[in-house]
Amino acid sequence: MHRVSLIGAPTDIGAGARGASMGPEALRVANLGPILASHGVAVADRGNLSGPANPWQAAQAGYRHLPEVVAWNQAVHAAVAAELALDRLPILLGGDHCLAIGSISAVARHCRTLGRKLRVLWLDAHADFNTAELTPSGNLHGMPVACLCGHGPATLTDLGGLNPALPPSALRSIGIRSVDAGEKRFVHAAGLEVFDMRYIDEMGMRHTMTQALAGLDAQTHLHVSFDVDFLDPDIAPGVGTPVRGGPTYREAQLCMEMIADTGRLGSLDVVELNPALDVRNRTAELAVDLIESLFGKSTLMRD
Ligand SMILES: [Mn+2]
Repeated sequence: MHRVSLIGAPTDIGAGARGASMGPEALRVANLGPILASHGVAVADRGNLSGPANPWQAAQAGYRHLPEVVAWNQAVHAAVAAELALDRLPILLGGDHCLAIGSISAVARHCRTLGRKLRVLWLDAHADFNTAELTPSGNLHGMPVACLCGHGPATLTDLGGLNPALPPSALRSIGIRSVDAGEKRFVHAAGLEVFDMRYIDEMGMRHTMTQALAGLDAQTHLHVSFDVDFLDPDIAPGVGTPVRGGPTYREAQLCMEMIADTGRLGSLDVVELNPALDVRNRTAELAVDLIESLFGKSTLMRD
């Protein structure tokens, strides 16, 4: 049985639009905890972390709000590490996607300590592989994958005690459909394995997930970093940076169910939900529905 800890990180400090700071509460309003509990998951809601307010300033030296982003990620890192040390499965409720630097660096450190392998699935419309040199905005929610792979400010790349926190070979990016030109070259140069929407269109979600999950074994910790803008904005409007042409409801369900089938899920981020842009909390409810599938609820006639 899963023992899950919910960790709220109510901030939009790395984003280009305000509102992801309300994500944790919207997921609670959509009954995330009780619904997981109804599937036999032992859920503890640890409440919300605290951190600096969003000063909403322009980028300085290529980064927006870097000191505040570091402070939030240190808090996330410590909270996720504490839950992993208790042998619990942390679910980070974002918050924007810059927080994955803190959570995944904690997961990577935990895996190093225990000698376990790590696989990270990055479900997102965006590659999030920008750097200060490549991004015009300086928004750090577009840089977490680069930071985790060692490209970024030392205060973020060194957060988990080892730089890089993980090699690109540990990552699989899925659902990508918006990449800047410079970022694209950098993704290729780094050797990141990307299953973009063209790949999913041509090969199907089943083949995509079979590839992305290939090679997992009993010693592998599987981390899922679920950016809600992974989903098609027709079904998930409540995000700050929507990109049309994402996975449908059924494709997203299959993705989550195939992850659940591995039995290897060890930690999860749910980020970029923006209730200020949502419609009657439907995106939060959809996210909860998909998280249920991630924890083994089948939508079909199966056990
Ligand atoms: Mn993202």
